[in-house]
Amino acid sequence: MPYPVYPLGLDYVAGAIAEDHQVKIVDLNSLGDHKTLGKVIDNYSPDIIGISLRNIDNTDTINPEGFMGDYRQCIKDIRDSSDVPLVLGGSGFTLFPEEIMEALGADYGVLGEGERLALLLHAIEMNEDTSRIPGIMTRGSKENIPEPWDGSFALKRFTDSFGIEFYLKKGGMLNFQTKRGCPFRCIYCTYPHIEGGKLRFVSPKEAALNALRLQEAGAKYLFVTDSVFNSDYSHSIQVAREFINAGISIPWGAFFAPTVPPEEYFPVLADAGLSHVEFGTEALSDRMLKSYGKSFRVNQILAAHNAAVQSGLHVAHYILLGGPGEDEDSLNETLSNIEDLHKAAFFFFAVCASIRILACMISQWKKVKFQSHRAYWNRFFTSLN
Ligand code: B12
Repeated sequence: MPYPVYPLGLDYVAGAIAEDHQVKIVDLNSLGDHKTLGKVIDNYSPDIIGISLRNIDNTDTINPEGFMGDYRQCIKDIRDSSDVPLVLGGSGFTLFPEEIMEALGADYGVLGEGERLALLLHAIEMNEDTSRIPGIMTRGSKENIPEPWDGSFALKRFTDSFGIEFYLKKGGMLNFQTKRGCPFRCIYCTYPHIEGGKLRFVSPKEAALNALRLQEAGAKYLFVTDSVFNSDYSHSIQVAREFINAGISIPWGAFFAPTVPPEEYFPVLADAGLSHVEFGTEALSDRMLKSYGKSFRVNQILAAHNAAVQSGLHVAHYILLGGPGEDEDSLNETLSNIEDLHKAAFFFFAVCASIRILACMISQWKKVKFQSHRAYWNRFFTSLN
């Protein structure tokens, strides 16, 4: 919700193994129901089955919903038809790997970037020990967070076997990446854990070519899935310039940090078709911004906001209320400063949804190992079932 997101991660995973293996993608969004999975599995007879777990819950404080029950049922439907090894991966999986491996009874897990599946498959074929491969888990093993993937991550679209029609009919938004990694250290955020902290770039020309392919395939809107599109001003403006050269004419949007952009930044992006900006603002109180580990302050937020609005862009701000140190004063400061952010939409999150992540992320920020909060994660994870 609110619309199905094209499972871009699977294109990368399939692309990374397709040279040496036959691959079939089954998209449960468009299949509609995992009860029919059995038929697909019978027809294809795979030697190994990978499952992408993107979302664990809906992160909705008012109507919280966890997806583990459905995933369990899905695995049961798969197991009814096949007993080949099951490999789990995806951003949701990477957040709770040990718990999910156990809950779903999977054989292997790939943490973070799925290109590593190629290494796992090779090791299985060669009867080699898989436990030494960074980022690969087996049942009962401990999470081993890998360094970011340093190989290539070229996008090979699997549209022939997969199909984008479902997404074109349901709103027409398609997606692509221009970089991986997040260099920021906001205390509540999972992105550096999932993608690593080091930025790795797709060349601006290739990024524009990917966008062009989606436009030619009928996309009505594009979302750049980078953790923070403007985390590198120079690369992201070059991407926009290549969009202009490539003739991208459909609108697109992305996540941004409200930092002060170079003067020409938003005008160039607007010329390249950028139509909406989602700022990860979180607070308009300098004290709370510091507490969240943000690299910017209220003045910068106002400058970034005004620059985007003046370029004719639609602007949204995410706001996180009630983080560590929040009190009536900081809350009032945020709410009163929000009045200065004209022509914007706001998404408010109360930390009762995010606080579960906070305890863990604060520790990660202080370079304490993620695992030390296993008990905490475990309690939260159990509450999702
Ligand atoms: C961009 C984004 C969005 C955009 C998506 C726009 C679009 N059209 O694509 C928008 C804003 C719409 C969005 C919405 C939501 N999102 Co979001 N989103 C992201 C973000 C930043 C990037 C996702 C992405 O596409 N990455 C690029 C692709 C290529 O990477 P990938 O899918 O992770 O795949 C790689 C690996 O995971 C792995 N892999 C993937 N599948 C498989 C399978 C196997 C077998 C293997 C081995 C490996 C593997 O290999 C791939 C290549 O390396 C992530 C955070 C992050 N940095 O990862 C959150 C994230 C995925 N979102 C999240 C959430 C919660 C949501 C929402 C529920 C939020 C809400 N309350 O509305 C909605 C759900 C939308 C939906 N219908 O699913 C959570 C999911 C975890 C959770 N708690 O459930 C994440 C992880 C952020 C977080 N809070 O931690 N999101």
